[in-house]
Amino acid sequence: MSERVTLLSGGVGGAKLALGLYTTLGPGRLAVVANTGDDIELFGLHISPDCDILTYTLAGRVNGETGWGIAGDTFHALGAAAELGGSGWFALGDRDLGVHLYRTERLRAGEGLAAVTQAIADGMGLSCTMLPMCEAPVPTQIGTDEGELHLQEYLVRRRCEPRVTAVRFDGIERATPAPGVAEAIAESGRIVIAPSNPLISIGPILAVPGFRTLLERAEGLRIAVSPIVGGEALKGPTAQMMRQLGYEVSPVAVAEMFRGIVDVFVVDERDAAVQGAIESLGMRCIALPAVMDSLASKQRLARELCAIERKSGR
Ligand code: FO1
Repeated sequence: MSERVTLLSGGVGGAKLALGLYTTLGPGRLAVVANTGDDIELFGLHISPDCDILTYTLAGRVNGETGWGIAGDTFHALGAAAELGGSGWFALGDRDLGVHLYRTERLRAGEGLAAVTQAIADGMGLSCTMLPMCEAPVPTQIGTDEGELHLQEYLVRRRCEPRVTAVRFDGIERATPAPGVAEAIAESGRIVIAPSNPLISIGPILAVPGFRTLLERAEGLRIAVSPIVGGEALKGPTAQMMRQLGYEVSPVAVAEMFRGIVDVFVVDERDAAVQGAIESLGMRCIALPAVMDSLASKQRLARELCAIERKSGR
């Protein structure tokens, strides 16, 4: 397999496919473009959860039980802050905090988020390109029946309890794709959209002005993997959010969001019945075993995605 692959991804769900691709493709062939709408500033530190989840996962350092944070981390610093009345709702481990200190110091010194994100991936021994979608802060704001909340407040502090009425990427109109993103997409034989939440993980990436155009102009085969399997989400609050925002919880609704920028939409074998509906949207639809519950199944899906044949130039 000689071609390069770019993966557009959110956190925990997308990291599974990132690991499958990384361990299948070998060194230097994978570029990951991570959502940064989840980024948040806490204790004056720039926290970039999806970049970190992807980096820790590929480096074999992620907490396997939660899918985020560092395996075996301790929480002394957060505990000390909480004893003083500081906020402790976002579980920042001691080693994880070290990464946020390092990132924040370099950002304050004037470096860009892309360079610092790559430096962290390199420092953890990765041989892949790790990019944020953009460098400008674009915090995802969730409109709810209790008012607007930062995505992490909605997800972690409020455990997805408020009813979602809207999703907004604050400041997105001023953002541009991060340095390196256009090159990664243009140089890739395949561009894969991970089975991440289409509203809050892939949505922000596609909302960066100019990003859709990069995909429209890409010469590589553009593949998306459905995050919805058997009428339910593979992970997290995707199904609940889609329902509350008036979407049908179906791979077809996700495929509709990717119309014009995807050549092949991959559904799980058990959703083969929706193939016709998805093909009527102007994309090919392939059914594969798409649930990744072991390293072997992640690598199998990665191999299958890399083996999808091009048709009529794509
Ligand atoms: N998710 C939680 O559910 N609770 C937490 O306390 C939490 C802390 C946390 C710290 C660092 C980090 O990189 C991620 C963390 N996450 C936590 C995960 C994160 O909020 C989301 O899963 C992602 O933003 C979605 O991709």
